[in-house]
Amino acid sequence: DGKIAVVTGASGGIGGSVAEALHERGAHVVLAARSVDKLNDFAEKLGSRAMAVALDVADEHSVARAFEEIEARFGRVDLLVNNAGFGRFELVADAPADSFESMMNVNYFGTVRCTRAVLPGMLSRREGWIVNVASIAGKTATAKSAGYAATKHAVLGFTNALRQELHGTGIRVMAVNPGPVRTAFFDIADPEGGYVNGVKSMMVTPERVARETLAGLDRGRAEVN
Ligand code: NJP
Repeated sequence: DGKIAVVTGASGGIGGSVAEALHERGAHVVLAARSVDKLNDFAEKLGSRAMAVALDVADEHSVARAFEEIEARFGRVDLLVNNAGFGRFELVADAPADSFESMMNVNYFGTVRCTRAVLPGMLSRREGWIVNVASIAGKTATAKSAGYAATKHAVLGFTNALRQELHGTGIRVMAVNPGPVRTAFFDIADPEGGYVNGVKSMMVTPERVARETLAGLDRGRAEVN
């Protein structure tokens, strides 16, 4: 209640559902992503205690600007959900030259940038929550997931090290590792639908991921799988 929560990649999918669930719990939610029009509509739909902020996690200037704006408006961030991300499922031999780097820049370096933007404030208040949406792809890997899985392995390595580093500081760090979730993620990851067809029966809704995420926070879990 009354906490300031920032959710990256909140313009849809898992981030949208997590933001909505936090808002229902009484948090002030900052909806951050690149699609500002979508975010404004979403903020309007949620009503009071919701604010849209333009953020491209791949761009360090955009990250600095966004967190300055949040700091000016609220003076602090209590909870950061590093959720912004995308994947492209492709064979290593076929992937375009910049594919590995662009996924790493958003999924991994985006998480690092946003975390570093909120850490000084959390450390000085000795309180905070950092939630990193990684993936089951951070724990295992399948063909065509080399680039994407590497980014999520990186996010999990970062998350696990950070948790140890922050032990005793009052800041909690949790990883969320979903399996396949019914979102727009697969429009980019798997435009032909070959992967999606194979996992349809395993897919869960983003609302379910949001519920499990909040339950994990309530229980002080290190990971939600
Ligand atoms: O995907 P989608 P999900 N800067 O496409 C934003 C992980 N995951 O909800 O910027 C800032 O509906 C984008 O907004 P916009 C996955 O790896 C998923 O499924 O406006 N934001 C949108 O709001 C990812 O880390 C599955 O285009 C950026 C959001 O990210 C997270 O869950 C399974 C951005 C993506 O929404 C959310 O994905 C799994 C940038 N540079 C893990 N680039 C799954 N769906 O099956 C993108 O294990 N966004």
